[in-house]
Amino acid sequence: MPIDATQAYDDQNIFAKILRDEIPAKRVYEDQWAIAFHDINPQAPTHILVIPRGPYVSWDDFSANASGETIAGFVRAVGTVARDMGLVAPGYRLLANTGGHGGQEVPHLHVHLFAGQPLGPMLA
Ligand code: IU
Repeated sequence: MPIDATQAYDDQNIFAKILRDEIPAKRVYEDQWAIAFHDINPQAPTHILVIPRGPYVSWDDFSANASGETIAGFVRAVGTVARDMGLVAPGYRLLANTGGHGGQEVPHLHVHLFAGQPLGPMLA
């Protein structure tokens, strides 16, 4: 079920538990702003989720309430993951599903990074 992007942050969500190392994930990157790990149900040959360390429900919450430093740190982390994985030359796609119509399922902001093949039109 998609979430309500206006809800309060729930620190028992699955990505909060991954951040706290309470459940495992195949991490590929971490710094002071973000961690990145493989999606458990990949929709492309490379499918990574990048999440901020802070308690933000959605892109809306993050863009409205995070500090400029936090936003810059997170955006740089997303770019670094793609660069470190050698994805810049072949290319990649970023996606942040937000709320009901966006199809957001987990109430902690996550940016999907898809790569590994030509990805076709956006909403195919
Ligand atoms: P969405 O943007 O909220 O719809 O994406 C949630 C993603 O989180 C989705 O691609 C799931 O496969 C992925 N995921 C995960 O990687 N590990 C988990 O334990 C759970 C979901 I639950």
